Amino acid sequence: MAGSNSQFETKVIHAGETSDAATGAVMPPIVTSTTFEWEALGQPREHIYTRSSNPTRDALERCVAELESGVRALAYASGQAASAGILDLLDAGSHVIAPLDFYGGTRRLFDQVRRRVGALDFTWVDMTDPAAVAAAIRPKTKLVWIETPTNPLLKVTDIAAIVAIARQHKVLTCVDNTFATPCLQRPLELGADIVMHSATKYFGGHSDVLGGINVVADAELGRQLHLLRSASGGVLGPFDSYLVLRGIKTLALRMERHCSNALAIAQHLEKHPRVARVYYPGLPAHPQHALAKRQMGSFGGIVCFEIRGDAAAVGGFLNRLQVFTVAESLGAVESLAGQPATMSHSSVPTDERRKMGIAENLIRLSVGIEGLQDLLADLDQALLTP
Ligand code: P1T
Repeated sequence: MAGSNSQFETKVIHAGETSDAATGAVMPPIVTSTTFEWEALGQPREHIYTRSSNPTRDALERCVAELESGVRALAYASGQAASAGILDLLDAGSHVIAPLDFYGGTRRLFDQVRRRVGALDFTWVDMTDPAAVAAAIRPKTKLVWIETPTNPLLKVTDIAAIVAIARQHKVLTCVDNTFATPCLQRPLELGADIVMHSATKYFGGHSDVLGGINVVADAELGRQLHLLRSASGGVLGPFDSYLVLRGIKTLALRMERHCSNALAIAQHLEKHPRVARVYYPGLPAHPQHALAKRQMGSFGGIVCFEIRGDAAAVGGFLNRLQVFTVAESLGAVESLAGQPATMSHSSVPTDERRKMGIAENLIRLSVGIEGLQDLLADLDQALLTP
């Protein structure tokens, strides 16, 4: 068992006591059964129906709850389903403060779905400025949604400062912790109410499973989220729960390499003549570098940069890459590259995207765990460095 004082590297292996007590199997069985026999009428066992709970999903949830220092985790079919589950907590007419720059799919869910059918209202705020968050709070504000570092511009938000403001107004805070993972940052320890993850990224870690997870510090909030998830049904299946749990075993080891490779790449790009600007919280030039150093154990595996030139320069660079794969998503063992304007953030209308600060010449790298020299050489040849 991993005690609460264990090192994170130990916790990722042992958290949640996921081995099977009945057989001694070190990894939990994948329980595919959708339904569970009752002892007698009126006497269900621990599990009743897999939409409500399932032993394999429970094992994953116990593990992630412990990694995030929460009391309960709930796993969903995708990161988007997890985010939708949080919005389901809110009554019609509620107001949500969300970041100006964050994952385009979350923004689409908020702006194009929940504003319409859920009758929620949203204000986009630059969360690097806590005073701007305070100024945006209204009587109907019920939730502040934080994403830090943000996707794609890697802005860093002071979680404790925003939590302090939200608490004064009895407003919930949720942190999308996908980019940092609990390996680098644990928002519940800083007072946040909910941590949300796209488990598709670093948790799964191998680009082979889609999933989402919410973690809470309060049992009653966990009960409400569980009820809403059971009612709407967007749960993570047992096979996928197993894959995410398996991925987590190597999370600490992978993050170490993601972070060291990304820092070296950011430093290399910063000096590159074809690069106009680099975004990486680990660089002293990053506007929130001091905050990132304080709040995060390390700076993560995502590096963004603006290439000098127009759309043709972006296309030329991406098409020349050989080790990096041009694809959506992030957080897996292989290095990926993409253009947020036409990929991860294509669902955000062009003028809104520009307001977010996402230029057409912005390139996002999800730095994998390959050998650093191969990655640097690939970037150099694609940037046409002689
Ligand atoms: O793809 P899904 O598992 O539904 O997760 C959505 C999501 C939520 N939060 C963040 C910070 C994310 O980056 C994502 C998914 N992002 C991509 C697919 C992408 O290419 O940026």
